[in-house]
Amino acid sequence: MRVWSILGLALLAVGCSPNSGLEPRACQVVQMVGPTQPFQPAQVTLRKGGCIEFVNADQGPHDAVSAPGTSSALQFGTRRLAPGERQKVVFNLAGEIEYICSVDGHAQLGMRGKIIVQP
Ligand SMILES: [Cu+2]
Repeated sequence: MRVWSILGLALLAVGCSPNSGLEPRACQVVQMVGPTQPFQPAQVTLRKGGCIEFVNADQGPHDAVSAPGTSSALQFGTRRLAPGERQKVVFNLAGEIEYICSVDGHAQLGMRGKIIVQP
């Protein structure tokens, strides 16, 4: 009985780890540099479980959200970041994700990017 409860706790811990809120170790940085420019770099490749830190290096607010049509399992989105703000996002599923900035027409002006998450 005791063994089972310990095992259960262990499984629970493993199951929760991807979204446990622990600070990811190393993130690739993607910068928001302006409403008419792609995210920098415009394409990033990472391993499943890897993360990206979005950094707003511009003068106005930006966010990064999966583009319309992204399958629900791969959808993500940052909050709207003020100049100088940053936010980390962990990607736990393999796939290709096109994403945009959802602020006032920025996507139409070219503020887009792509993330490739490898298995
Ligand atoms: Cu923007």
